[in-house]
Amino acid sequence: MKKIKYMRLWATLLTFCLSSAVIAADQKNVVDQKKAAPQQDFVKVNGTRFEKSGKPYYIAGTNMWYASYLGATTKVGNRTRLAKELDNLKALGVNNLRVLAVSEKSDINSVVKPATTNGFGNYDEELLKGLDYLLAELAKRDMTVVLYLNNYWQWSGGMSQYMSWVDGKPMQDPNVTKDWEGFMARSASFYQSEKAQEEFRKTVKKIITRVNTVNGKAYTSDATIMSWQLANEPRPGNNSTTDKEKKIYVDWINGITAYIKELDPHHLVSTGSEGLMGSVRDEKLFIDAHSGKHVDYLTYHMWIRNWGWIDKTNFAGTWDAGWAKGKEYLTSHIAIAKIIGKPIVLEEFGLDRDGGAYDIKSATKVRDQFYTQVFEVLWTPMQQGEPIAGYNFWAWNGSARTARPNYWWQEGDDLMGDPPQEEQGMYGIYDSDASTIAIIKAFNTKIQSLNK
Ligand code: IFL
Repeated sequence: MKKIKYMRLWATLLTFCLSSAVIAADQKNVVDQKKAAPQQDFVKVNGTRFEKSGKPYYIAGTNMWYASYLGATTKVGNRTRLAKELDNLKALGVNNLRVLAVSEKSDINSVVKPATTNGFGNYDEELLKGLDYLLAELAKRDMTVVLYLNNYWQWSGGMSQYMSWVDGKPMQDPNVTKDWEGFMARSASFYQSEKAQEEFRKTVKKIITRVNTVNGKAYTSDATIMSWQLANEPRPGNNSTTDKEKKIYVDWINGITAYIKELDPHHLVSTGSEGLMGSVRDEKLFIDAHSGKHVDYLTYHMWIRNWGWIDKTNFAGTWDAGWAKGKEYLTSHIAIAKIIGKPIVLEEFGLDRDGGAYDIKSATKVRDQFYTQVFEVLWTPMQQGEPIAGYNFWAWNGSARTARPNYWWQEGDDLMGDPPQEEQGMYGIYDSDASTIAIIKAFNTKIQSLNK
């Protein structure tokens, strides 16, 4: 009897010592990571501007949601292409990419395949290594990245797919059902689902606390990452969003941004919001969503054709009125950022090729005019030190090409800036779009003159 008691005592003591050692090692790890962080290199907020290494840091960026996919060594990856695209972008003066960090597996047609997450807790390590590789390649080129951790829209699975995993109901493809209101309500139910939130936090932790398999850096101490972004275009709900749903949305932003800062106090955190058009046109809601202490800067997107302000089949007849709205949208958000006292980034905008064509050989006269005018509107306040801290155009198609006569993506096709929920070639800029590229390059040169 006595012997058994002693054995138990020893076992308890041993367990205690071992778990204390594990906790101590864990704490040491966190302390080491914090110590290891070369803090001066992180993009930081100073008032209404970004700074990096003690200098102003204006974003001259693009969207390349698929960049981490190209870093994978599996079939979907293409490291040679990735290097070429990054070199081309660097030569264009691009210093920042906005990239999708995780995707969720879904069977509907409009979703990218494969996915990084194949069900709760079931990650594709090879795709995650693609993200590691991308970060290492960006670091070599002194570029930074905004990584978004979810998607309100269907093309990467996103919030809607989370909900399908929670309740087992199949995901609906709004491209097929045409029920965008229903789809948006479903995506927004994600904020209220305890199970979805628990699983989302696990994924957030998995990514943020990752150690890069290519360069050995803890993500938390990697200054290549400019910002963790909650999602691509999170909205509070559909066009009938209630006050209660607005509050749930703001509470969600405050809760999840606090959680991210707990895991990683050095990196900036942003929402990925479109601005007023993604906030049921409610200015107070947009302000509330970006006023929390863990939201470091504001984001907004401008989609002049998606929102029906101009008609792609009648650019000439709808341009003046449409552009007036677009211009107002661009400037009014800078004024809101001033009220909140944080920087703002125009992190998406784009326009169709002439006549709404998808063909790579079709003209881009109106798009070029649009890019020129957007850049003109941004440049004046930028020079005057207003809170506009940069831009990311949507999106970089680079050397990708589609051979599909109907322009719809299928698994195995080249990945490009136009995601699988849209026709390939709709908004993305190809490496052969010389006139648009020249306009981007000229503006980036101006922006870089501020980063001194
Ligand atoms: O492809 C779309 C993407 O989902 C987004 N905003 C608009 C893009 C073009 O329609 O985030």
